[in-house]
Amino acid sequence: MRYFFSKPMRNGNSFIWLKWFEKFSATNRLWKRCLLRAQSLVTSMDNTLIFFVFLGDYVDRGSHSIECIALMFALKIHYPKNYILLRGNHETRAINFAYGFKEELTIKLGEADGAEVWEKFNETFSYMPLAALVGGKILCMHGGLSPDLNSLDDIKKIVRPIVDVATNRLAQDLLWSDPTPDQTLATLHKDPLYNKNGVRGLSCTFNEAAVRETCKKLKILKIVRAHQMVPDGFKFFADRQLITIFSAPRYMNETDNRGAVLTVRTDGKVGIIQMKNTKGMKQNVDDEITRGDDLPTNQSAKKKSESMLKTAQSSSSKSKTQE
Ligand SMILES: [Mn+2]
Repeated sequence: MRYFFSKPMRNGNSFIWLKWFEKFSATNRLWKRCLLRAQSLVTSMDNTLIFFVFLGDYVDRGSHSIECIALMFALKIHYPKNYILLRGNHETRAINFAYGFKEELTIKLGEADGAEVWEKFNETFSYMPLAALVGGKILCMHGGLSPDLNSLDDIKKIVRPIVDVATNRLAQDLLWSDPTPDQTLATLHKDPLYNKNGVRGLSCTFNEAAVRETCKKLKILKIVRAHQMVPDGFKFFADRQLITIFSAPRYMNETDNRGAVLTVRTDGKVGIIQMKNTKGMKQNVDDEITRGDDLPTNQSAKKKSESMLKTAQSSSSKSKTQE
């Protein structure tokens, strides 16, 4: 595993978290398996290169944020062209401070190192791309559309790093917005509508007409986004012009959702790989879930991070006894 870290970094810096990569690769068998598996994933059977676009939110959900984001960054460093990591709304300071990433780092790495590593991760997050264009026709982002999105150049013009995404409305919407919920008048309205996103408390919602208009203006065929848990792992909107993809089955170990991955072939055909939940039913999942608690001031945020803290503490004491 040292092979991954003995290579010189592309920009010549040796980042502080690389030592934690080493630590986790040495102690976490699952992580090691993931990395080894990744090696066989970047080239298919017929030697075609495979590209992976991840849609963001790598931290804060569950008690293994550091393992997850360290694996993502290791893949990015090792296969920079094959792995595209978009920024999610949890790759922002205020959110990953309130939702557990900071606490997890403090528990696992200690107060001083934890704080330093958290700063470095957030510095890196500020440079992450906000959108990706696949095959020139499929636009991917974490959240969704924006009234400020009128051309692909609008996205290209966003200057990074962005420490506070609230300073740029387009950047904030790309990370935060949601399609209007089904069955609402706004969804079916024939004109593009961008309403206040009351559930999130910031950014906007957009209707089907907004999706159609944006696709037309940007000369693209589809929009792929994440940000909301959907029971089947994927959900279409606006006559399949927008797809929500959620790839984590059994979200937070609380819901019985499936996960899904969208595949795009070189001929432009798209498909869906669905991941089943193998542990059986826990509770029914009715429709998409927008977590209203994605704001640091919210009470449920505190509850969530307290329960996360307990899980992280128990798993860290478990791993200590294993060592
Ligand atoms: Mn999100």
